Formats: sequence, C-alpha cells, structure tokens
Amino acid sequence: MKSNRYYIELSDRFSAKNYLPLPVVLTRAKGVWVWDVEGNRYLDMLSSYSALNQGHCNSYILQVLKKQAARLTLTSRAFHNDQMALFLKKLCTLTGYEKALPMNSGAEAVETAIKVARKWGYYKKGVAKNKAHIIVCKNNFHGRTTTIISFSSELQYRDGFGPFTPGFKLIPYNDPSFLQRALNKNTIAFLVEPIQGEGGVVIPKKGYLKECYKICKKNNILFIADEIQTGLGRTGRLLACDYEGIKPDILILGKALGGGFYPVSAILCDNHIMEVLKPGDHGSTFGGNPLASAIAIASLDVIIKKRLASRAKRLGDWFMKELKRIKSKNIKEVRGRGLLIGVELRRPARTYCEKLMELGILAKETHKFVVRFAPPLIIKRSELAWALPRIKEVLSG
Ligand code: IF1
Repeated sequence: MKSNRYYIELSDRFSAKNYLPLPVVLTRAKGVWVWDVEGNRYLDMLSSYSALNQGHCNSYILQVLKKQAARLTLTSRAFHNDQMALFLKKLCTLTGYEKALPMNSGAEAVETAIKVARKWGYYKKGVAKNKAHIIVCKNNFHGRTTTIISFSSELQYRDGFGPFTPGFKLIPYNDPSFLQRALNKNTIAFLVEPIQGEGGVVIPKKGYLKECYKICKKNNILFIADEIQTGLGRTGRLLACDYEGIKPDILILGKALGGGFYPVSAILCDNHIMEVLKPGDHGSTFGGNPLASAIAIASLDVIIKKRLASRAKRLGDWFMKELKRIKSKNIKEVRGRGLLIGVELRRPARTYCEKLMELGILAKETHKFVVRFAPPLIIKRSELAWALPRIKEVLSG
C-alpha cells in the first residue's frame, strides 16, 4: 500500500504548483464519505465546491453513465445526438426558460453568457460597436479564463496575466444604488452571484437581487445570475434567485449539473436573447455530448426525486443553528443559506481545516478567514450530528 506522502511527493514533482491542497490523497468515495490511500475515512464537507450535491458515485447516475458510455459518448455538434435535446428540454422545463446552450466548465458557460449578452447588446439593444460593457461586483468569482479574470477584484487572480479584456465595470456588492449610478446607455448586462461563494459565502441583504433586477428591467439591461455554485438545490431552493422571486434574463449553471461525474454547464435564456446566436458564432467540441447529456438528465432527476433542495433547507437551517451555538472567541460570524455555510474566524482558516482533517472532516478555507461547510445534499442529520462535536472541538481550540 502506498502512503499519502508517496502520492503527494509524486504530485509535487510532476504537477504545476497552482494549488495548495490539504495533505490527503483520496482514492474512493461513496455518498458523503471519502477514503484516502491509507484507509482513513473522512466526511466530505466541501463536495468539490458544490459539484457533488448528489453525493459521490451516486448509483443511479453511475448506471446511466455506464449504459450511455457503452452506446455513444461523443458526436460533436457537427451531428445531432439523441440525448442532448432531452437534456435541454428537461433543463428548460425545470427552470422555465425557452432555450439552453450546453457547455462543459463553469467558466466556459460564463464566457458564453458574456458573448450572448454582448451580441444581444449590439444587435437588439443597439449599442455602438465595441462600446458595450457589463457591470459586475467586487469580490466576485466567475472562473479563471483571461476574460473572466479581467474583471476579478482579487489581485492574485490577475497578477501576471494581463493584458485584460475591456468592457467590465466593478461596483460594490450588496447595494443596488451603485448599479443605478454605474449604468449608462452602453450597459448591456449586470452579472452577479446570488451569494458570493468564493468571496466568503457573502449573503446579500433581502431584496438586493430583486432591486437590481428591477433596475435592469427599467434600463433594458440583462440580469445575468451565475448560479454555478448556488444553483441546483444547494441553498435550499432549486435556484438561489427563487428566494427573491426573480427570473434572471440569463441563468448560468454548472458544477452539480454533472452529478460529480462529468463537467457539464449551460446557460439558459428566452428565445429573444438566444436567437442572436447564428450557426458558427459559438461552440465547443464536447458541449452537449451524449454522455454529458445523459449524465445531466440523471443528475437533475436525482435532485428532483430526492427533493435535495428542501432537504438542504431543512438540514442547513438546523446545522447552522447548531453551529451558531458553538461558543468560541475564534468565531466572528456563522452565515449561510441551505447547505452553503461559512464560518468566519478571527484567525486564518487554513490551520482549522488541517485540524478538521485530522478528525475526519474535509472542509476548505475560502478568503483566508472563512471555513466553508457545503456537504453533499444527500447528507443525513445523523452525519451532520457526527461532525458537530468535532467541528466544535476544532473551532474552540
Ligand atoms: C478553483 C472557490 C468555489 C464559481 C462560480 C463560476 C465558476 C465557479 C460562482 C467557474 C468556480 C470554483 C473553481 C475552483 C474553486 C471554486 C470555488 F474556491 F473559488 F471559491 F466554488 F467556491 N462561477 N468555482 O464558484 O467554474 O470553470 O471552475 O467549472 O479551483 O478555481 P469552473
């Protein structure tokens, strides 16, 4: 049996150093549990940043994957396949949109939304050529491509990667008046996370999204919601925007759409927006492939059939209440919605994550001072109850 250390040293030798993972090497998983190469078991409270809402290796999705993988995996979009349309129909029906465009990674879907919004801006809104801009929020996280980091407010994500893509304006999050003041005739869209995930699980005040949505409507600006992390049940509703009763003009999904098996992302909007795309305008070799589509259908089925959104609400409310009961001078704030919960600490969160790992809980810091708890939504109350005293021990230490 090879040790954790063996693989970590091997990885240090051959892998780019663009990450600093916790020192654990995982080799198998089931549901909410993962095992390292030395046989130690951990509760996964990160869920690959919410890409595992359905849990690890869900047996139904696995069965669909196996069947589809043995029949047809890839056609490219040069031909039709018999899975993509079924996937998009299901996704549109579920979310209430007329059209969907499938991609692979989250960043690709964000790029797609930007392209569609820009083309809509020029061809429908009538903005002068190359003058369009999109308003985005400070502290955002939308991915890692050159264009997306062009509007990151995080120094490290940009440092050394310029020159950047123009056409974005940063405003502070959580105050609609900045949106009102920043917009002009060339504003085509407002791109926002309903909860800032990587930003430290920042929950905007009630009414913020609705107010921004109204401002967008009044000024013929597209409201684009990046629900890559918050969507598909994570926050206790199918979409975090459901809490404010708004339907974004463009909705971006990813992560859990692939059920933890496969990268699947998509954007959704109505036809009057999507119709700006013509054959040849945009695409991807793998987007909408039959294996991805079959997996996405199964992943959505699991979310619906197992009522994962209401489960996230019920268990998240309870778990957060319990976390708030932990008395510790180290804790500054506990905040969250559904099973997307952040505990803000007074000291760097990394050492707490290392200690949690030693007690069999995998969680990850975000923004230095926040530990994020975002387990698979299939988690049982008893499993959360198992974690609580351990979390308490570490956070009070
Ligand atoms: C990494 C954090 C999460 C996202 C939102 C788009 C994307 C993401 C709202 C891009 C991706 C990731 C990527 C991952 C870490 C991570 C993250 F740690 F940065 F804070 F989830 F919270 N929009 N989030 O959260 O999707 O292209 O990665 O599929 O290591 O960069 P992607």
